[in-house]
Amino acid sequence: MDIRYWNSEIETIDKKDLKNYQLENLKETIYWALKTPFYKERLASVEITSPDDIKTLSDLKKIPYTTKDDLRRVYPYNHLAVPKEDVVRLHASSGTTGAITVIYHTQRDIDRWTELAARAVTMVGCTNKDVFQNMMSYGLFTGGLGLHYGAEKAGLTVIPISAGNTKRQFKFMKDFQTTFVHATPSYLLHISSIMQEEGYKLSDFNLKKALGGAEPHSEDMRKKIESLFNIDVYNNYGLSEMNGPCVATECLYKDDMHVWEDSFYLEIINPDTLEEAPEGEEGELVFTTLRRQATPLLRYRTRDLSSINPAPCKCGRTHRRIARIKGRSDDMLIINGVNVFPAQIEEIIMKMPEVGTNYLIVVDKAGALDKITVKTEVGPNTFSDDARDLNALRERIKQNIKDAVLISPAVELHEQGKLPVQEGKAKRVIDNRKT
Ligand code: DLL
Repeated sequence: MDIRYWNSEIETIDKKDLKNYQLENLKETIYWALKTPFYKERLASVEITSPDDIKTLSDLKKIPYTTKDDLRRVYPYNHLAVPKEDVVRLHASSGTTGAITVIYHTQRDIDRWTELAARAVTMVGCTNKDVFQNMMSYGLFTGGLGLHYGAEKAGLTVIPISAGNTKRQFKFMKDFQTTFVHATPSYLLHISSIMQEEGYKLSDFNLKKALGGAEPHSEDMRKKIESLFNIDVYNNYGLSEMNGPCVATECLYKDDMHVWEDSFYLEIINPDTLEEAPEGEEGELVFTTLRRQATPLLRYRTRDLSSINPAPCKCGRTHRRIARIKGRSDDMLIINGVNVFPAQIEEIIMKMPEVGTNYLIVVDKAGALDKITVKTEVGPNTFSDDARDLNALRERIKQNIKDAVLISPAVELHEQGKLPVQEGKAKRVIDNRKT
């Protein structure tokens, strides 16, 4: 018999019960937050000194936003709500681009995160019959461990292979007849292009589906991966400040991602005015943890841009959905005054069948002006020696980008496999103006 993990009481909770549940848990969150030096002071500034000062969910709106900079300032312990001996794990940002930020977890926090990941893998149709190859890095990054325990809880056979070592990934996929993988979309595209080189055919594998996340990717990129492997790919969103993966995941209908609203209170704001955006409009996601002890976070500004889809979902889950992440408000490029998100460029080039699986955007200064170069790989069949064909393709890419985003980039074509590849999150933009 197939065993599925399914928490129907909470996943199909009605709106009114959800609101009551959220209020109860928000009060508990305030209780834990008041134990931290950081929030004790901040909440006092808006006259919240006890959980009883929260009477309705809208009282949350009195509380100032929490930002990444706040988390840098409270490092290492000013936001810790429990005695150190109650902490069982921490995850931290790598600190390569700034000060380190850290999120602590008690055993209860880990159990609750595990529950969300178990719901997510079940939501995409996995059961105890699935063999799960977790290709996300294990370590301080949350992608590996975050899915690991949830998949075990849902009864899957977990292969904790981590990221990288593509040859070994293929061997395991074949020998253990892996049915389900978790990886960054860019890594899946990368391995698809070297599968043949390694002498494998799709029929060697038993792959059925993948969970892709940790980086922005377009609908066309999803479709490309699905057709290259002949599988279903589901989008999974999260951030280490809200545990990690499985804050929001697509169900079998692949029509936006359900946010687990029992665990995260969701708001969308206009990042310029900081006012709440009307439901359905695009804005920045803001989350409040509702079920976390060690590191409660109130109104955390993610910088991620999306919109809420409040329509009921055919799957029956009542938790509202958010659209695919468009990008981050801080990764918007301004090219000679025109605003462009890297994701918009990706969407255009991934629609073109001649274009391969990897790309890179480079921005430089040319005198007073900004110069943008889009480097893309081209599929093996397209990369011929005929310079006229390549010139025509270059021009078409340039024109398609110009039509859609009103900037005119230089376009460089590269042979498949020649652009740099990361094992984890892809680096899509090099902005030399900043260096
Ligand atoms: O990337 C957690 C994660 C791991 C999510 C595995 C999904 C799968 P961070 O390293 O803190 O955590 O990076 C979080 O990555 O704010 C988004 O900008 C981006 N991101 C994550 N998932 C998606 C997604 C993990 N599905 C940051 N689509 C977030 C677009 C995503 N962007």
